[in-house]
Amino acid sequence: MSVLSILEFPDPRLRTRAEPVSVFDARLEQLVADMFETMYAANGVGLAATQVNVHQRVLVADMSDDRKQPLALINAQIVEKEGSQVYQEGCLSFPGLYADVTRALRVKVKAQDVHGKDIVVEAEGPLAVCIQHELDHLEGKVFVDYLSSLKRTLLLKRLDKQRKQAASA
Ligand code: GNR
Ligand code: NI
Repeated sequence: MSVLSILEFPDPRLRTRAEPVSVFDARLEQLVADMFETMYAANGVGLAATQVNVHQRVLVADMSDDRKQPLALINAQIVEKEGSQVYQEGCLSFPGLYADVTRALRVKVKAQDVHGKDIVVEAEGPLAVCIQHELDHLEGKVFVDYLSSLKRTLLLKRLDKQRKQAASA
């Protein structure tokens, strides 16, 4: 297993749309294992393959407190969504940046597991946020896309400033 490096904004590769997975082999299992290791090492609750520069529809998540409830979804698609919630999001591709985003409260997702078996996941609250956030990555979309341009500009300037300060420290 290995920890992969995570693409950071404004890397244009974060805008790539992922392709469906059609082959469920040892290579896919290795990718999923590496994505879990990368996510846990970065203290993230989710990770999309896009963020590790693999443009296939693969996401992992673990919202549990004990970090022992790994969820890997291949070719996931939202088939039902309901309600709305505002949640303060962060993203491993935008270290240090947090912003409120409005998303569906509940989602029903059809996907495959790492072996290609069809699965249905119903999620609510934070896990529903995480799944929607990861599915966006697979479409080349990131959470700051939901902010007003004024707010986005302000937050991205702040992020830039933090990076410059970190680089000169
Ligand atoms: O680790 C993460 N935390 C998080 C917090 C609120 C909403 C979404 C997330 S996902 C993020 C990891 C990440 O960047 N996944 O793409
Ligand atoms: Ni993210």
